[in-house]
Amino acid sequence: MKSSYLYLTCCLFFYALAWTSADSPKSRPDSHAPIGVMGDHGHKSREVMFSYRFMAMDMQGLQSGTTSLETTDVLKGFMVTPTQMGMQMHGFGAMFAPHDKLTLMAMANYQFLRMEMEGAHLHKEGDHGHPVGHHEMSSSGVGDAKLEGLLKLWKKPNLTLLGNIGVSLPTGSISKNGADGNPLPYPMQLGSGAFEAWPGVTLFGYHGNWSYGSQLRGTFPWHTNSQEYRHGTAVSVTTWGARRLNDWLSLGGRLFFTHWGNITGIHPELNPHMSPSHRPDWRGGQRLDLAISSNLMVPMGTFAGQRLAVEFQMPLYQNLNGTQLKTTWRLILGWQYAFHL
Ligand SMILES: [Cu+2]
Repeated sequence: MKSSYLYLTCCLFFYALAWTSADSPKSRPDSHAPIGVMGDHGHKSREVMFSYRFMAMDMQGLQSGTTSLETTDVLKGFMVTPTQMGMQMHGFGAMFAPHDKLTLMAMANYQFLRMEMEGAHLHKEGDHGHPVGHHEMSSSGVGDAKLEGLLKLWKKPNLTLLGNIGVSLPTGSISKNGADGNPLPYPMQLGSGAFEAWPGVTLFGYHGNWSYGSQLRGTFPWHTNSQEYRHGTAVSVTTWGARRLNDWLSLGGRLFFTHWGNITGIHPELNPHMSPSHRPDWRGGQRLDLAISSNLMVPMGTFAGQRLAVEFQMPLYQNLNGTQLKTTWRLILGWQYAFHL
């Protein structure tokens, strides 16, 4: 409840600040942030934008805190352990600006998740109620949808401050089962199972052929989900810089730091002694990522307004609560198309 009051207060604060000044960014390839940043830009009145994002992510190897662990050591305490996880996501977005100061955004996605696991053979004979040796699990489906209002809070010719007022809807399943009929572990579920507040502030500026920006965002689950657990609060901050090379191409880089909490509560059918991925208290962590990115924009002609973008992210530092898989890389490809109604 506390977090929803906080969220309402933030909303009112942003609305109060919203009515200050006018106008819009020039069209250049780096007038959008690196593609991994969501809710980085508003649109002019009656502008519409459609977007598609493909994201791939890989996690490999186990780590506790900042220390790498061997699979065999983790299996001394658990019957199975994940060794690798992959995710692919197709994201679809639409933006519409009813006013120069307000842009509305909706996002939906479809995910494919896959986890490889190693089982221990060290337990007593005959007790094979679970898979042993190497095996795999997968799940796929719609993830959590997001709605967002972007408010132009403050605007100077080369600097814009946006307020991000977002909410995440529990459209992703949290009752995915494996081939054996047992519930899949927490990271293999497709959503959080709860409504979440998703507020933020974004600063975006230009200086000659350079552009820069920064975004602070939080994710605050409102309630415990139907499987009796609740995702932890997450906070992230990112800062980017980009260089416009010409009318249609820019190169950029950014750093981003994310802190996310453990799960509270516990799924009644996930035995925490089974696998590290079944431990609700081993879900949180902190990570600092470096990303390199490029934006391409068609400035004129038949395809004017179309954009392609790519971003590659790799962690520089990660500190995980308990034993978890390490993130090794993430890749995002995006297409965006904006036009005037
Ligand atoms: Cu847009």
